[in-house]
Amino acid sequence: MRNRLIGLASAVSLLAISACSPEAGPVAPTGGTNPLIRDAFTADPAPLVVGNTVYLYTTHDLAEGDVLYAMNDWLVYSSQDLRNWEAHGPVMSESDFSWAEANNSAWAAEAIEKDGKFYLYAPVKHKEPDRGFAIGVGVSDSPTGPFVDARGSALITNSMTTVGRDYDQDIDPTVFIDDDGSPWLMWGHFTCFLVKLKPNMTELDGEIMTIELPDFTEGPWLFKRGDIYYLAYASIDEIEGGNERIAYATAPAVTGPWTYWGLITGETRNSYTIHPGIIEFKDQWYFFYHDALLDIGDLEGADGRRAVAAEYLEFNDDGTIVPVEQTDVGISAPPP
Ligand code: FUB
Repeated sequence: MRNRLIGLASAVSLLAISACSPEAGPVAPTGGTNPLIRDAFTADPAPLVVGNTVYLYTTHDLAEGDVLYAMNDWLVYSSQDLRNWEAHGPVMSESDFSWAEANNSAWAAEAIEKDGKFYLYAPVKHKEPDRGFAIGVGVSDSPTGPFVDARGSALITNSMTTVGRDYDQDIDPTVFIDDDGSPWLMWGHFTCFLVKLKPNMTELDGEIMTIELPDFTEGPWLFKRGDIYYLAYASIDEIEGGNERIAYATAPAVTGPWTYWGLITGETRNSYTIHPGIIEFKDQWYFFYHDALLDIGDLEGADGRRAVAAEYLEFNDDGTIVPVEQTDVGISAPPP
């Protein structure tokens, strides 16, 4: 996020927010057309496959008027066909982290299952003295929560990442378990960080590394297909600027070396940000993202009122990704 956007977000975060809180239960069926989720303004999709169900974790935009962000909790939806979704309501709130400032900081999170438990890695603003975004871990026995603070303290704090930007660089965690069972956490904002986690998922197991990637901005998403490790991320062209697009790189191991391949998709509609979430489900790959085309009641889509969407994701024989076109049809039509 650009500095001026962060400034705006902080300045408005004390506003009382009331709009668009979703009820638990089935949401209006979309048949897979975009936006996929329409009962609330949602962003930063983090899909998780558990058996024959996809749990879709999202951030939750409550901004009104010209407010940029008002995000206080994380939502989850579930579906067995990606066309009919059930809302389970908020799974965790920023105020569940006692060390957090709890002030418009429930930004992009990701969940994973390990040994029958579910872990939610979530960025929130830390209280003094270690001010700045930090990353906490929630734990639950169920993918639909509720998640509770697994540590009672932040896993990653601003003072642990001294390279790059101050204050807002420890955001957008992606968590990945490698074939040997090792969990890895990646995150960052203009600097991409990587660290191994201990098997308990709540402690670091080594030094924090940095990964060099062209135009890395935020929103990393790690996954593996066959022998290839993939890293999708939001990028802004260093020379031309503009809005975020989704780029990707591949590697023979999670630690790299990473080879940059270009864009998966370009700027999204009506939103400065875009954020990837990629899964394979029932032998088909999917690309989740957000745009800002949804209107709910009197509120129109905007940078602070985004909406989660999805498209099919296809790979070439050499493992490179076929560029994704952002559509209204989404996954309602059969895959190409
Ligand atoms: O939703 C708040 C922030 O905007 C996320 O953390 C970024 O990825 C961007 O989508």
